[in-house]
Amino acid sequence: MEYKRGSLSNEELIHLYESILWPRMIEEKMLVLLRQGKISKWFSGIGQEAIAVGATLAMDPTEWIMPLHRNLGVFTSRKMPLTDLFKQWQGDRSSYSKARERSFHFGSKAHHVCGMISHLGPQLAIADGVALAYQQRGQLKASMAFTGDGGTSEGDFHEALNVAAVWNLPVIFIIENNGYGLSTPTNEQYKCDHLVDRAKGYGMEGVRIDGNNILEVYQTVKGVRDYCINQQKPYLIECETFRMRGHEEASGVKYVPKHLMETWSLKDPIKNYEQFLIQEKVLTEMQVADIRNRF
Ligand SMILES: Cc1ncc(C[n+]2csc(CCOP(=O)(O)OP(=O)(O)O)c2C)c(N)n1
Repeated sequence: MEYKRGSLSNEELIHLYESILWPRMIEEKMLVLLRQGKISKWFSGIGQEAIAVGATLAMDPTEWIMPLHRNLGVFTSRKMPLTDLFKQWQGDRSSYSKARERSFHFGSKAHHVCGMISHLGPQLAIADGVALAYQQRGQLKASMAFTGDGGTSEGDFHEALNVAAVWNLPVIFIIENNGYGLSTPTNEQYKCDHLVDRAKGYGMEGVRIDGNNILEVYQTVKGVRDYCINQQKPYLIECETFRMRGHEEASGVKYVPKHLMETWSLKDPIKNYEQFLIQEKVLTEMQVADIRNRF
């Protein structure tokens, strides 16, 4: 994996490291709680954190984000308090969902994170509406919505991208292409070479990037955000990644060929970034251990 730091300072590089480590450490805790029966369901984003974290940090904190079920990194990068998050997943009555559900169908107005719609695709058109509001109020802002590769096969994907293109709305659409939509592999999901090829059909710009490289995600989204605001246009970003765990923790990964798991585990977004920071002498191994212990 090739990391290009560009003009990023050591402080910025370390901030990105701490931000990507945080959701991983929370998830490791969640997997223990799941085995103890203290939580009942979990959608893992392990191995995909660079996308949610890099993209969120590239936006202004007051810009609305529409995340999905694997985007814990959006919630942590917006600094939502841990106690509130854990109350939510444990179904506490005082939680965001008031114990009606214990998953990711919740948001926070204060953090400009919109609760996900379970049907996945409808989340995308909300970003259009937010962008339209920014535009009509003369605010120099963009909105951002996430979808999986499976979500791109829903009709809502077409409607949201087409409207955004025709109405010239400043929306960033992020596809997290993680190889599977539940047990359906991407070769049974779409026929085009790459999902980003669809951008051309809508008359918008698009780019395909390494979704496991946090610097590539962060720098790309920063540039795309400037483009969307300055040009008042949408943009499609396809992030290549892989789902390293089951669709949800109870369902397993029996249908995923072992070699794919092995190849992608070498591309782990945290291990690779950590090695880069040590090689670049931004952090020592001791400092890395200190940060992990502090968390
Ligand atoms: C309309 C609808 N169909 C099915 C589901 C159940 N479901 C939730 S997530 C998911 C897989 C989505 O795949 P993808 O968009 O690739 O995202 P990933 O889970 O891989 O992150 C499915 C089938 C749903 N929530 N809504």
